[in-house]
Amino acid sequence: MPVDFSGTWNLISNDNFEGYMTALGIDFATRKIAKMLKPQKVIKQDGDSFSIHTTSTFRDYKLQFKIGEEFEEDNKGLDNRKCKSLVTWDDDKLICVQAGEKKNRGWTHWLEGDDLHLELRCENQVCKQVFKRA
Ligand code: VLP
Repeated sequence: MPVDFSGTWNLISNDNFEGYMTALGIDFATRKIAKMLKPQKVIKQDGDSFSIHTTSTFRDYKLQFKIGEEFEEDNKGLDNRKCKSLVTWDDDKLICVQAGEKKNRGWTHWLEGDDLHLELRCENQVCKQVFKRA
């Protein structure tokens, strides 16, 4: 049985989100707003099918995927760049590679105790987010 990420999760820490957003080319004004946000994630996991809905008072982003099936990701409302994305398991971690214009782009989710962890990567920047169950 793999781990179950399902649930509603609230952001409690967000290290180097600024660096990550800058690497993605997010403009100054948007970065100022975005870094004040406390996004919530609603994750639904059904076998190898996932939906991850990241919501905030400013913008929402919804992602749906199946493990091992590459898909087109539009990043609408984020940096709006299209990627070919692929999510796989690495032990109990979910690893996403977002192949496209930006080098080294992707993210990793894992559970640690009662917390949901997320590492967001773009070029030479790493953002580390931690969420607690709502
Ligand atoms: C863009 C970069 C902030 C900042 C401007 C808008 C949506 C893993 C994965 C599933 C992500 C989140 C990416 C956040 C990038 C912000 C709007 C913030 C709320 O999550 O859970 O998509 O990639």
